[in-house]
Order: sequence, then structure tokens, then C-alpha cells
Amino acid sequence: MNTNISIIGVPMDLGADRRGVDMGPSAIRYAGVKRRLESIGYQIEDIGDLSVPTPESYPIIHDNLKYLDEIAKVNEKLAEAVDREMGRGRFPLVLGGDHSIAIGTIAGLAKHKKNMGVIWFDAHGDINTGETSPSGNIHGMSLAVSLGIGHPNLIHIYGNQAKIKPENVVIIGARDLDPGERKLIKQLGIKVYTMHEIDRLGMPRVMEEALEIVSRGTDGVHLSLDLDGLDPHDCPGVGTPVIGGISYRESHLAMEMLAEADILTSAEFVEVNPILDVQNKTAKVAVALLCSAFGDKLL
Ligand code: B3U
Ligand code: MN
Ligand code: MN
Repeated sequence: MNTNISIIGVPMDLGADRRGVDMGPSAIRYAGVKRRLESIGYQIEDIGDLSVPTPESYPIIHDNLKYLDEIAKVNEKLAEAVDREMGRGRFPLVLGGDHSIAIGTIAGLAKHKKNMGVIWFDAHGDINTGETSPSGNIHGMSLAVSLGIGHPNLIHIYGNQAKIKPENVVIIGARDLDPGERKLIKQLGIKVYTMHEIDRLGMPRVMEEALEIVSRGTDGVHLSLDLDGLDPHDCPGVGTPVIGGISYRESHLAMEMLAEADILTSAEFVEVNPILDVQNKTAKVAVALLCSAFGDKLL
């Protein structure tokens, strides 16, 4: 694993309905991300937060693609930052912010990785378009956009249309998929481990299969981890909690298996909402999971 990590904060909350995820990067920093990763041997450079406009200052122009222009601009800047850190030979660790920031993270990574594997850990598919979204929130569209499907102003951010390929993507933890998302997932043949598969197969088998898919012929693996993939009991501080999620222990095992595979080349941790949290619990879970993903051992 690359031991030089660059932290990039993106206090974005334009992609979700509830305010609060803009404080996610501060909450994760406050939970000790830098200190904890340093203690297990990493060299951390925190490049700070990108500037993100406040929703109160801008009108909603498109009801089915809320804050389209503002989100596109921030993601363009994020892609630049990720590209730059990759170019410096560093591991980009992006802290959100709502999940719309995956658009910029993945666009920046795509400049360096032409056949990247992606683990999308989430209660949701985030594979809506302006046409299928029930909410118009762009955080529910970021995977579709990265696959080259969606509004032109989003799919053209920082380069060609499709930044990743459906056969290199696995979704883990899904339990709230909209009708249009189910259709697109089937059409593209994306491998989804819903809570049903996690219950039936167990997390060890799910991760073995998932790791095989994302590493087969790929030139890197990105982890896009939405904290709402975990059960709200363990992570109450998320924008869109969905009951029946991945447990604290299952998620740690998933991260430990990922560390053992030694394939990770970038990561983002998103949707921490301190307003809805209890004593920063969700940010602490985020940091603990990060440490496991970076190879921290129990013994
Ligand atoms: N699928 C719904 C809800 C949602 C997606 N992502 C989150 N919530 N966090 C939508 O609005 O697209
Ligand atoms: Mn998400
Ligand atoms: Mn989600």
C-alpha cells in the first residue's frame, strides 16, 4: 500500500436534501483521522477543504437535478485536486460531504486509471438519472454519472463521458433501490450484493467475490464508502438512514479483507452528518473503518 496519503475535504451538501453533511470532513478530522493513520505508519498531508457554495445563496433551477451547476463546478475542482495528488504519487483520501462528490473523485482518478475497479459500499445504488430520480438529489446519481449516464454537464466533468466500466463495479449493502435504478443495474449487468446476499452468503464470501471482481484485470481499486451502508444503529449520523444495514463488525471484516488483498489505490468516505449524529459516533466509525482498510490489525 502507498504510505503517503493526501486528505482532501469536500464540505458539500448541495447533492442531498438534509443540511449537515457539509460538516462531515470536520467531524472525521475531529475523530482523529490524521493521528490514527500516522500511528499505523502512514505519512499524512491534509490539503484542507475545497470551497463549496452554501445552498441558501443559490436558487434551485432544475427540480430534477438540484444545484446542477454548483455541483458540477465543485466536482471539476475536486477532480483537479485528485488528479494532482495522484500525479504526486500520493494516495487520495477524500472526505465528504454528500455522495455527489464521487463524480469529481472518480473523474480525477480516471486520468490515471483507465480500467479501475470500484467498490460502492452503500444502502443505495446512486444510479439514478434526472429522469428516474424520485428526489432530484444528485448524490443519488453519482455512480450513473461515473458510468457515463446522466446530464451532459455532469458526465463531461474532467474528461470523457464514462470514467469507469460496469463490469468493474460492485455495490455492497444495497437495500433501497428505486425502480429506475433496478432497471439500469440489470441492463448494465452490475454485480450488487444486497443485504439479502450478505445475510445468505455472509460477509467473508461476499468480499471474496467482490475483491475478485474489482481486481480482475483492473489497474487500481477505488473504495467509495457511504456511511449509510452501515446500520443506523451503528451510524446514526447519516443523511438517509435505512434500517437493516451492514453491522459494525461485518463492515470491519470487509475493510480488513480489503487491506489483506492490498489492492486499494484511493478511497472516499461520505455522508457523515454530525447534526443527526450522537457524540460524533458515525465519524468515529468512519475513522475506525479507515484504519482497518489501511491495514490496522487487532493483534
Ligand atoms: N435513491 C434515492 C435516495 C437516496 C440516494 N442516495 C441517498 N439517498 N443517500 C434518491 O434520491 O436518489
Ligand atoms: Mn451514496
Ligand atoms: Mn446511501
